[in-house]
Amino acid sequence: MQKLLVTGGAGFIGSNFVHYVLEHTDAQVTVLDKLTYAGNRASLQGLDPARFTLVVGDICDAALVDPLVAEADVVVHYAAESHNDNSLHDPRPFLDTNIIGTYTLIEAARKHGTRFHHISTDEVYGDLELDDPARFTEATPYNPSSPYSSTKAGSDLLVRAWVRSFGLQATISNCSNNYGPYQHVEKFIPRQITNVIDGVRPKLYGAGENVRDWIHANDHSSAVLTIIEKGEIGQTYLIGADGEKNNKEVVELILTHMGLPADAYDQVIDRPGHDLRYAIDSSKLRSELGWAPQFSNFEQGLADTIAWYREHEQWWRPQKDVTEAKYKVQGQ
Ligand code: NAD
Ligand code: TDX
Repeated sequence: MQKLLVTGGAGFIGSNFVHYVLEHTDAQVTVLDKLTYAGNRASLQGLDPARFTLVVGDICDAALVDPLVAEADVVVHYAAESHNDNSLHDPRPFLDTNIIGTYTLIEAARKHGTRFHHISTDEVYGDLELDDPARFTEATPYNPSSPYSSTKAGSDLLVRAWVRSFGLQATISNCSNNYGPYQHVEKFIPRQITNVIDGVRPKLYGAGENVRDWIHANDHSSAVLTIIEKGEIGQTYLIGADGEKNNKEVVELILTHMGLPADAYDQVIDRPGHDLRYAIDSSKLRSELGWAPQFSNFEQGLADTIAWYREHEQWWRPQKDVTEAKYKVQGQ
């Protein structure tokens, strides 16, 4: 593997992957990122200019995408509109980036015969009951709930169709909820950590019974690299680290780690259509490709993440007020 084109590499998980790849391989990395409100140049600061280039642009721009894909050995496609709450208020950018953007990239990849890895989410499978022993597998039928997850599902199906109809050299991964450094303050864990830093009470949607299956972003990156190196073309791999926790437990952990009473949070208006529970069975990735997560202790990973947000206020502060202003309008 020599030249990687990483779309969305200035976002949360994409930037983690870029750091991970530069540390663990000798690859050259080009990031293509539009630097939307979710993209941040500061997440890519200090990288070796001999091995790293940032191209600012839109994945829907075929004239820009085509030569970048032609030059790459592998495209790793992270770019997306990624926040469920935003998708409920303004779905259009999700259709443009997640559907048309993916279409634009796979058209270029098929034209140039470029290996393609598509990053997706467990949310394409819909949700599970709280007391259901089942977890999602690669065979679970698609049943997305939100504008965000339905556009991600649509993008997965485009990639599958391009593999079958045109022989696109692609793999797909569907990962559970990520946490770690460089996550935008609109998302659950960073929002609550930065609220506490600001002396504001954490905001729990509804009763907080909804379960998410947490994985550290570094483990997501190691899994993606494993799939790029060893995955079978046409296959889908689920990525998860057995990290199921309900939102109330997570808020309580944040509060106690930050020296406050566990119940010092507010319950706010629930998310419409709020998925109840996600849970990933990642046996295929573990048994067929030999991957295993390294961050098995969620409480330790969360404590490290809290420390990171305390130490990197200059990274998140510019987004905090505008993000909270949006939530305020929504009563959240
Ligand atoms: P993010 O919102 O933090 O980052 C998205 C990045 O894509 C930003 O840098 C943004 O500027 C860029 N981008 C958006 N539209 C673009 C466009 N039209 N052209 C070029 N760049 C554009 O998202 P994230 O949380 O890092 O998620 C990355 C990927 O991982 C997404 O595909 C998401 O669906 C998937 N995923 C996320 C999670 C999670 O827990 N966050 C879990 C599973 C899968
Ligand atoms: O303030 C909040 N309070 C709250 O209770 C916020 C922002 C969220 N929540 C709840 C909603 C969810 O049950 O916390 C849970 C996690 O919320 P998000 O961080 O918005 O993540 P989620 O909707 O689960 O989706 C995430 O994981 C799957 C990513 O944003 C997606 O991009 C990914 O596909």
